[in-house]
Amino acid sequence: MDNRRFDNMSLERRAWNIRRKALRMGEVQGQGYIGQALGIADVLAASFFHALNHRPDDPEWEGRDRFLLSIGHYAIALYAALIEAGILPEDELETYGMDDSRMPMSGMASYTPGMEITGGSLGHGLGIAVGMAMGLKRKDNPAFVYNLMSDGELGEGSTWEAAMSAVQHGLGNLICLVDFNDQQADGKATEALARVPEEGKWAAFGWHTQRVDGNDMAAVVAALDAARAEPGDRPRVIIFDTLMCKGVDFLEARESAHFVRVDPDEWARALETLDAGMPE
Ligand SMILES: Cc1ncc(C[n+]2csc(CCOP(=O)(O)OP(=O)(O)O)c2C)c(N)n1
Ligand SMILES: [Mg+2]
Repeated sequence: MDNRRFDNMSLERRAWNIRRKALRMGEVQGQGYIGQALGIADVLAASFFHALNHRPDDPEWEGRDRFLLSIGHYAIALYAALIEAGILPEDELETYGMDDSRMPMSGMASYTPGMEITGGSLGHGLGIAVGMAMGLKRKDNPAFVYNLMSDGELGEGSTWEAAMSAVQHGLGNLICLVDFNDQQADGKATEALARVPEEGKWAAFGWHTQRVDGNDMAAVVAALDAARAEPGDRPRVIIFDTLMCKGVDFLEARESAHFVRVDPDEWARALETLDAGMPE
């Protein structure tokens, strides 16, 4: 796939690099939300290497598109993307989750360049994104705000309050990315609350809505492009159906869980399995 602002490395390879870095961090710490990181890697690669207008050497550039990690527990995934994009140095990967590291296990804005908000109290990211998008609009700053959130957060009332105010304020500069891995803390997201089709719900709230396979790079890129190109002032959402642990078959096959079990002797095997599938 096209990789506009960086070099000729394919987005598939970028996604693979993000997966590998996340797995390595998991190995360093002996734990981590690795299922989520492997699942969302394609969306992160397409965001940081295709969609986002940003400057890796100046992460606070006023004109940057903001990328908000509403789901603080996905920090391992975002760190891998920030390292891959050159916003964080590669050698810091080895400090993941350690005392004094800039990469704590849950995302903290004050610790990490490129971590725009302290996420993790679920259901708040979209409200923060609405405020940022309003501020940018008032300042005539053409940047977009991307908010990465989870299917678990679709069960939070605050998400839908924010969704309504985004429409009310005509925030065409807001793009919400939902990782629909059908997993939350206690089981499947689709079994936790009565769910009408999510895309119909967002559309009824007045959002420009798409739903695509979040592990199909061409589909991810097309959806990100369409969200940005959409004229008018409707906020935009893309629901990405993703597979937890994508790219490591024996973990993909494991019973799906919020915190996937990886035994101490399995990290090396997971890396070997991933390596066997390295794309061009
Ligand atoms: C407001 C709030 N309630 C509960 C939690 C505890 N919690 C942390 S992660 C998580 C799972 C939520 O589902 P999702 O974000 O879809 O998680 P996934 O299993 O896909 O990582 C929960 C309930 C929290 N962080 N914030
Ligand atoms: Mg989930």
